[in-house]
Amino acid sequence: MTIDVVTIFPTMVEAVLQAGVVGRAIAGGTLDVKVRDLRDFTSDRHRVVDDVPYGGGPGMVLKPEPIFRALDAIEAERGAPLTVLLLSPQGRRLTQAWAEELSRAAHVVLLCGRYEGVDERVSARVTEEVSIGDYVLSGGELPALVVLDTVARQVPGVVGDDQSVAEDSFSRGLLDHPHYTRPVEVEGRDGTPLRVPEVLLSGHHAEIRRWRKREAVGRTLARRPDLLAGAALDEDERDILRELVAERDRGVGDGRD
Ligand code: 4GX
Repeated sequence: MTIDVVTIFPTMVEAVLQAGVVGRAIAGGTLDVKVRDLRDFTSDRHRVVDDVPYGGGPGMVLKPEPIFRALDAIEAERGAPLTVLLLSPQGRRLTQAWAEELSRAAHVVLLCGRYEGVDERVSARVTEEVSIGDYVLSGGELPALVVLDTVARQVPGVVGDDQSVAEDSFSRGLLDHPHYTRPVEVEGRDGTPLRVPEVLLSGHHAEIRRWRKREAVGRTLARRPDLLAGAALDEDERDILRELVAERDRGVGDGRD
């Protein structure tokens, strides 16, 4: 797949794209990502990308023509159709399911707004507006990087192990189970010994699998019960959920506060 990021802060976006699994996928040619400076698509001496809002009010608005020219250039290079995503708090909320769908698109464009936003007439060229959550950021660059990262991980070959992507807890609609590594015991504040749960040291793989499922379902029930409605649970997990819900309704504590 190809991904084009249109921004007035190309160095900020490029810096982030050097790191980690996504950086390696770009360097190795698995992903074709280009960061485009919106100012390169202006036609005035001062490379102006913004202007005052019609009707008055505070702040500035991104002008439409540089964005249109950028999209024309990307379409000429990549071919149609483009999936053009505008990062915006007014957008449809990003989810794992939507990211998986987007990862099957041939050519994705991420349009990063700044200031008060983008001239509304740009919407004629936008496939969909995307929000990463209900909080206000200073621009679309961080949201674009969030979308890019989660979409890119779904592209075959980007994450080393396709299995781990498919089994990713969120892909199944459950929170993850806890993880531990060496040493088997560390000292907490005040010297209390903090130990790795015994079952993980036992070597009983079936028991470990069951424990992890119980932890994942338990945490999801405690922290994000809203996820359970859409979760793809196997038979064990459904049994565990029924037990935990029954315990909860009987008022049995589970130590999760
Ligand atoms: N999830 N922002 C975009 C400027 C802007 C405003 C309106 C287009 C339309 C955000 C978020 C977010 C701040 C990015 C305002 N661009 N984007 N920017 N939350 O808060 O996606």
